[in-house]
Amino acid sequence: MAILNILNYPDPRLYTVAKPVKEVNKAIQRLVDDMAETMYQAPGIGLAATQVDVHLQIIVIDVSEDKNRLQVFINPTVKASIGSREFEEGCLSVPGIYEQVTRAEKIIVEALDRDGNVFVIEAEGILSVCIQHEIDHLLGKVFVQYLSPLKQSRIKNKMQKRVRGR
Ligand code: GNR
Ligand code: NI
Repeated sequence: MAILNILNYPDPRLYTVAKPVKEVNKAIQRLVDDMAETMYQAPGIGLAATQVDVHLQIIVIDVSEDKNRLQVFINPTVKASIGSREFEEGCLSVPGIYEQVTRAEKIIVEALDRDGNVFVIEAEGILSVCIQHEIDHLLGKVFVQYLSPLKQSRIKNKMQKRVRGR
């Protein structure tokens, strides 16, 4: 397994729209395992392939307390969204920034698992938020894009200053 490099906002590669996975083969399973290892060591509760510069529809999530319940979503589609709520979000691609984002409260998602089998789940709470955050990454969207233009430019400034080391 390997730890992959996570892209930092505002890297333009984060705006790439991911393509569906055609076949869940050994190479995809290896990528899933590397993504999981990268997420756990970050540490984060989710990771989208977009964040490691692979533009395929693959998400790994673990919202369990003991970090022993990996959930894999390949080619996820949201079948239904119910209600709305605010939640404070962060992102491994935007380190140190936490902001409130409005999301659907409950979602029904269909996807393929690590073995390529179709499953459907109903998610609420942090899992629902995380799936929506990760699907946005696959669509080329970062959570800061929901914030005001002023906040976005302040965050961009902060990130660029950090890269320059001051
Ligand atoms: O680790 C993460 N925590 C988090 C907290 C609130 C809402 C969303 C997230 S996802 C984030 C990991 C990440 O950046 N995934 O893309
Ligand atoms: Ni993120």
